[in-house]
Amino acid sequence: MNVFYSETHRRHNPPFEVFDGGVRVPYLENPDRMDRILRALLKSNWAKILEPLDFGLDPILAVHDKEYIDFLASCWVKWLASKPQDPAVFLPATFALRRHPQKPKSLLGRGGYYIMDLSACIVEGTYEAALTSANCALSAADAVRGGQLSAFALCRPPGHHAGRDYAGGYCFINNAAVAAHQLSTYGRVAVIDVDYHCGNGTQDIFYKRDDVLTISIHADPDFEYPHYSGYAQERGKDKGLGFHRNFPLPKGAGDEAYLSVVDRAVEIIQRCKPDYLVVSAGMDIYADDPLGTIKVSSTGIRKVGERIAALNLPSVIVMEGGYNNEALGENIVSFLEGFR
Ligand code: SP5
Ligand code: ZN
Repeated sequence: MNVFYSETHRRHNPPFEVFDGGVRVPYLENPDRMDRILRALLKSNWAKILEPLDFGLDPILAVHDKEYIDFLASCWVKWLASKPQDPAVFLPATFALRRHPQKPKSLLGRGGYYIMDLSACIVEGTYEAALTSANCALSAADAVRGGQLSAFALCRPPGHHAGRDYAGGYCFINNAAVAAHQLSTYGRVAVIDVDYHCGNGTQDIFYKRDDVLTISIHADPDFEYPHYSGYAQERGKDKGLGFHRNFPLPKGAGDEAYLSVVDRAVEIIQRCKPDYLVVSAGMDIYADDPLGTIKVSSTGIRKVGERIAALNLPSVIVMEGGYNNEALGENIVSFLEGFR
């Protein structure tokens, strides 16, 4: 299986994020995650690690707002020029409620407009890392388009919380959405998101479209991040009505509960008869994940991969979350095994 990966992700390594209650903690979405995954992939005898190609900005601007991307590109230099007291990370402290039309021109004003939480920290290399991460997804889409049955985009930073014009939850550019849109120019696409958190960015980007079916299985947003998306009644809008589904799960859901929802999602995808599948693969569903509260075992994760792979569709698997670094490599390798 072709795996697209670049060392550029290391340029994005914020020293901390801020949790509820204002607690500064070491950034959970860290470069070590990729080292663990690479090590496990290299131990397998089937992963072929390749550098991504550069697809330029057009496929990214097909799903993201130009001014938002300009903000990501220029944020760091402007931040340093503003001579902040502590320049370590760009992180605003005031956030927009999007019921107001005003978009301020100042850096912090824009920051609060375009960023939804205190985990989307921007540092010097964030934009370059995010672009390269999207290129990994585009390269995997290209491989699948070229006839490979599956390809793995080893993306960092992840993408599924990023919307058309916002960053959040460690995500800046929505890698899976960029790949799904690219594939949608050739046929019908389904996206299945098995990250522990709702794929709110992907949901928003395709919410009014009937050519990309999106399904997310995740912890109930009533108690879990991202809180404001991911409820079962959200099913798409306008011609997209019926082309989005959410499956919120309670705390503690285990293999059996999780797999039965996967089976339902797989049926919905089958009925839609897509030409391509994009999988947002977050391993934070794992029982011992530090952010997760649902309890899928390593064996469960293998079965989730097998059941999705049984759709037998040309598939782009995109790395999302997963923060138990010890188990991350083996978990993603087990997940991918079904797609070989
Ligand atoms: C890609 C991805 O998985 N992003 C997840 C971002 C989640 N941010 C959550 C921040 C809230 C943290 N609450 C911490 C509770 C720890 N017990
Ligand atoms: Zn997650």
